[in-house]
Amino acid sequence: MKATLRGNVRKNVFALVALTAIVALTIGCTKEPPEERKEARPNILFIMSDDHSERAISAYGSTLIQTPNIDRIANEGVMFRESFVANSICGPSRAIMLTGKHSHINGFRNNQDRFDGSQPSYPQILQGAGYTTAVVGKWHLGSKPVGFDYWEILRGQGQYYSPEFITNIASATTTEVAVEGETGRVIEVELENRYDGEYVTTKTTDLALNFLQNRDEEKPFLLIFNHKAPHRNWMPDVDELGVIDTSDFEVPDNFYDSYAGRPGAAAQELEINDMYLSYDLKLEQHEYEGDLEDTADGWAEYWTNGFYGRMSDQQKARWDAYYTEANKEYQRVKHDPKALIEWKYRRYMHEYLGTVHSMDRNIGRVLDYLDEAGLAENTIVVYTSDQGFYIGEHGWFDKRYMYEESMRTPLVVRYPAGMEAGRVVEEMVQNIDYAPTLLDFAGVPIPADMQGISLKGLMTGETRALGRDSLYYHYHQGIESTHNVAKQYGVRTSTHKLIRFKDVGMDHWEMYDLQTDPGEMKNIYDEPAQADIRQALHVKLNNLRTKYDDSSGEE
Ligand code: SGN
Ligand code: CA
Repeated sequence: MKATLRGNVRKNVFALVALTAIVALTIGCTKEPPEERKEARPNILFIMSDDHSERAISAYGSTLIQTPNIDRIANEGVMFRESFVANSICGPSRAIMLTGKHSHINGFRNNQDRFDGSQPSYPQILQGAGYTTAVVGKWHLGSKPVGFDYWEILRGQGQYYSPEFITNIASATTTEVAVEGETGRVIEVELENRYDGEYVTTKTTDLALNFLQNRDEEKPFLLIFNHKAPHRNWMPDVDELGVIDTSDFEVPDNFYDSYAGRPGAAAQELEINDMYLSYDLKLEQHEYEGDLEDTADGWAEYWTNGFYGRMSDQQKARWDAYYTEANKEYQRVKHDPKALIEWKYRRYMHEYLGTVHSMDRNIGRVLDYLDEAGLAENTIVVYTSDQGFYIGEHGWFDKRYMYEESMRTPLVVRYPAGMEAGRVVEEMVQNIDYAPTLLDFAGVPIPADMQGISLKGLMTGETRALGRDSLYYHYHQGIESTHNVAKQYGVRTSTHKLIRFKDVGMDHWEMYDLQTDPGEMKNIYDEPAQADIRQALHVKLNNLRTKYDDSSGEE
């Protein structure tokens, strides 16, 4: 529960929080490394989006959208073509990146968990080594950021319009919000900024630029710049409605998937047909009323007071002007199931790619600033996503599965002072590797218990291989949570994948040959001709479970 505090309590709490912020800043200054190392240390700008498929980035060959600014990072630096996550869901993926450890070790397995910020993380280690550390935008880890001099993060999932951020450093726009526990007692006071009439991607970028412009120039910085986009419910910036013309988009080859022979794939609720007509597909109640039953109760009210209701009158006018016209097509297709589902796909792509378009443009603003400020040369710029996403493959949206589109995640890195432009890495890498890599570049020792491997050598060209022939994956959240995707774990090599789906009422194996079947449409687990490969994959999986110390998921 939230309430606004008044009077003295407010002043005292304000003073306390301000003091805490100053203490935090001071702690960041304590352990300075020697002068010569300080000189060489790169700045780090870590840009992460939420749910961005590689198929929506032109550097990765997208035929759907141009992303010139993300492409710039790739072209001026290194592009990882085989980049994966270890658990394809938001909070867990972020916890993996911060700690360099799989979910069962860092303790954050599901979005409902609370991240234990007292454990070592790379920002905390960099802060201790003399970096100024900051995070702006999406956080979604339940607990507050630890190891950051400045943070300003979205509440929960965050909102596209009039977003609310909470922060550790008050400004003129800050109000205090009391958080009450179950008994109604105030257990915490949060500093909140609500940016009425603003668009989340632009605002998050403003916060990033503000941090860069006002930072302590004597110290190197780590800035984690996390976008909400292109997360559901995909609300484009009103300035960019219609910018992506999806009218001639064809559905992906495996859009009409029957999931035959793949019970793991069949048991889900993330088909484009499962989307809400209002919240996801932007039809107003009067446009769909009486046609279909698949928009849940309460969405009409949520439209008015929720996502649409958060826009300014001016924004609403621009929104209405676009959708009133565009939604007419729905009336033409609604009685033809095939035309209707393909309309839904094209509408989904308009929304999703619209949010990507704005994000790419805003990333350009920050890259331009690095140029203007003379920071580009000595700043490592990373672009990645918390995981991949389905944009119509198998007829889906969302993620969670170990199948390619959601296990993959984009990864491009630029560092002019430390690596050549235009390198493409084909070696498989994983998000457990990010923390050790960034520490390595900063010249800080990598804790021995981090499970990832530094990718620095692959980026500088000093090494060609990591000596790792397979990746481990474990999705813990389970069939009983949103979208009904079963718990699963498995192994991926450069040619094959073995997955065990083990959840309530389900225990079966799937195996894919990624060379002959990149769309993972044919489960070859039971084929006699595959016995040797199957056996070899089982051995690899067992070895990985031992190596990473994971015995969970059998129960
Ligand atoms: C919300 C979304 C889901 C999404 C999860 C997790 N529903 O619950 O579609 O899978 O977040 O996403 S919504 O109605 O709230 O949009 S994650 O990126 O945070 O893991
Ligand atoms: Ca996500």
